[in-house]
Amino acid sequence: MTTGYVFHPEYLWHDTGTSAGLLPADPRAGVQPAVHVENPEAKRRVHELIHASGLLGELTVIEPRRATVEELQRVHTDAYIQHVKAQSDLRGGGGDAGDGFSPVGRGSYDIARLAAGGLIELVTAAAQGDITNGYALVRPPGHHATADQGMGFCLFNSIAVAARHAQTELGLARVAVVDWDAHHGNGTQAIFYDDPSVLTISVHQAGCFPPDSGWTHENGTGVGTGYAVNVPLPPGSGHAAYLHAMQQVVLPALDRFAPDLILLANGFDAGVFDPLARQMLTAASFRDMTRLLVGAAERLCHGRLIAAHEGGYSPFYTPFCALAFLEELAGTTTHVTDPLAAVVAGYAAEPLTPQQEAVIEEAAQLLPHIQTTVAAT
Ligand code: 9RB
Ligand code: ZN
Repeated sequence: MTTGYVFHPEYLWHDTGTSAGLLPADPRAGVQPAVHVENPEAKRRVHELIHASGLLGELTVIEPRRATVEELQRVHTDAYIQHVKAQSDLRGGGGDAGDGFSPVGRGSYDIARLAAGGLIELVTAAAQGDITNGYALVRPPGHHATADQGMGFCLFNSIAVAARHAQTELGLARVAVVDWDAHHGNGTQAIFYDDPSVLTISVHQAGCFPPDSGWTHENGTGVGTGYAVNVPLPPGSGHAAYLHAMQQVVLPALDRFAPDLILLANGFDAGVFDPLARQMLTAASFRDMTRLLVGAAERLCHGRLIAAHEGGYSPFYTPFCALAFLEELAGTTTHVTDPLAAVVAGYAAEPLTPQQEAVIEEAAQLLPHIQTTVAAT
């Protein structure tokens, strides 16, 4: 059993410019420019901890390549792909992919293609049996991007591109996408909304971003009805709520669907120190959730679980969450343990609340819609 790892320095060169937290920098409105919240630092520190801990030496390093236009076209419109390219070609940088919150720096078109291509390479290696599972530590993120619009820092939906590649080129008919980023995986959900061959399951902070998105009643349309699942947990949810959501919704949904491949939109912004959400997960939470998902992948699809990095904005805590995730994915441990474990124990040891239990129960009621409808190849 081997775990693949994709990283490239160019991922850190995606230039998001300035902002002030969630606000676009605007001195006229009194908003002083600062480094953009989606900047290279947290991800650089994740990579460096993977290296410094010794874990890198136990992984199968896989070199990314740029996704081709044809590969992007399986998910995105021609007009949108050309829009991102044109924004990326602007001489001074400062482009945007659509919503005003998705910066396109100079050259970011090529970097976003390298992110999507990194996922494609991991999925290909898993399908060929070169690796069992894998993690792509990429920027820019992708899960908010729809077929024709960038959104919430996302340019191309790398997970969606990898899912379509797996289906059309690798004979993996049924793909499940689990998304535990604190924000709703709206882009991935929208792309596959009418498609029963791709099950999307998002566990996120209710009503956080995009606003008014990711409610339990969003379940897919037409023949895809039942194949979008949402667990919008209230702000303040932590270990107990997320583990209950995994046990009651995510794992049973996967068991019913019987995927040939599980993709994970692997955001760490539900971590307790994250500035862009108000959830309370710890490194131990990510470890436990990963153990459950690895178990499901082993049971259902030869261990094929491929993760794409999404959000995660605490430069000091995201690396420990990511290390716990990756240790568990690789079935090993390093000498590095969460140095904040004692501190977060005092933040996040809250029991399951009735409100959390109610929304998980509501989401679980929709599971009987999910069947193994698409023939496996
Ligand atoms: C909007 C605003 C946001 C808020 C959160 C994210 C997080 C993305 C992520 C991105 C953009 C403000 C829509 C402020 O980590 N995804 O995984 N923008 N929020 N004002 N308005 C109108
Ligand atoms: Zn997020």
